[in-house]
Amino acid sequence: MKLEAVELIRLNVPLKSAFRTSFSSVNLHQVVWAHAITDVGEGWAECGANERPDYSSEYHTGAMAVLREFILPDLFGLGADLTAEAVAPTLHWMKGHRMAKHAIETALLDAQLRHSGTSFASYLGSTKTEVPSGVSVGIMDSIPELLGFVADYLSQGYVRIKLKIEPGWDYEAVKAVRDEFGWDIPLQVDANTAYTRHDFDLLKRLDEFNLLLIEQPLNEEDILGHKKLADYIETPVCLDESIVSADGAADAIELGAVEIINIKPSRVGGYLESKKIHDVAVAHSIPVWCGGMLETGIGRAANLALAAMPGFTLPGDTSASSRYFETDLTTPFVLENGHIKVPTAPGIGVDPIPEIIDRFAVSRELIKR
Ligand code: SMG
Ligand code: MG
Repeated sequence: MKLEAVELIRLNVPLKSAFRTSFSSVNLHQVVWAHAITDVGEGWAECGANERPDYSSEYHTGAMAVLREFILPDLFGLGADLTAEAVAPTLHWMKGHRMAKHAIETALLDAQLRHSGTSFASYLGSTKTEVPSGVSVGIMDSIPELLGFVADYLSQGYVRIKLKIEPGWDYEAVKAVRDEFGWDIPLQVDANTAYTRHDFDLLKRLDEFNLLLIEQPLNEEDILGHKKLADYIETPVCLDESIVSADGAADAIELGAVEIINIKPSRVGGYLESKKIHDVAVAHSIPVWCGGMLETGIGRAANLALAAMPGFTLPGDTSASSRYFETDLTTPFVLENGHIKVPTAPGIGVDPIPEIIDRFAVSRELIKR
């Protein structure tokens, strides 16, 4: 296939309610999409970066700059030899910028698979037709407010609750949820790097709540710290921010620093690398689950296909569109008995709705070969 142009679209999509993590509070979700225009058709993808470099070092304006200045010229240069599989080897020279690489690789994979009539799920070797859905619950101003949100999500049918935590919003929040909803609900926590090696005793107190896992308690570079913590606490240690490649995942597993992996395609540079991480994890009997970056339907569709692979044995943050959005930008994904159907149409399996894009788009830039 030959890449003719790429459109970078910025959208501002309001959230139903603020989503607060240990590093930010977001009301208006700022999104960047890559729309690839090729000689065999078009493809769509959502960039996983945030507006600011707060979750990782990447951010929207930076991702758009690296696409414009380095990534797209290289891919235009491949001419008719371009395939989605050629993106990572072509960009191998370029350090980092995995979220920018993920966006273009995914848009090209979408175009390629739409052309061949293959769904993301069958391309990835996914085996499930629907996936169990978990929900990520932000940090709140009060315990009663938290319990209200959790009650609502449980009544909608979500099969697993993840609580965002930070120092000062951890033990009491988890205890309140256990006291109110009991020991049967699958429950886990995510710190987004908010703790240090001085907090091990505090984190050990969470052992009493029989959590599925604790996600990314320490700094993303502190692999040894996670190993020490995994030895110190009973709760399984899950890594998110720390795992950016299959090689890194293999190392963390061998070191005993990770017991469960959150796979987010954007964080690791795309679905092809995600599949490799899945395979490494399965080979070592490490469970994986699919994370999220508050994706609109464009990003959510592809994540659902990934979450349907056999090694994804824990519910992901693959919630329904209505978790975050009053109006999604594709046909919305809905929760049925705690599950979401995996798209079966070619490519990512959903299309952006032009009138809704017009409503939320704040800029569109067309970069031609
Ligand atoms: O897509 O439901 C979602 C978001 C899930 O908690 C979620 N993501 O570290 O796992 C994570 C966070 C990152 C959010 S960045 C604003
Ligand atoms: Mg996380």
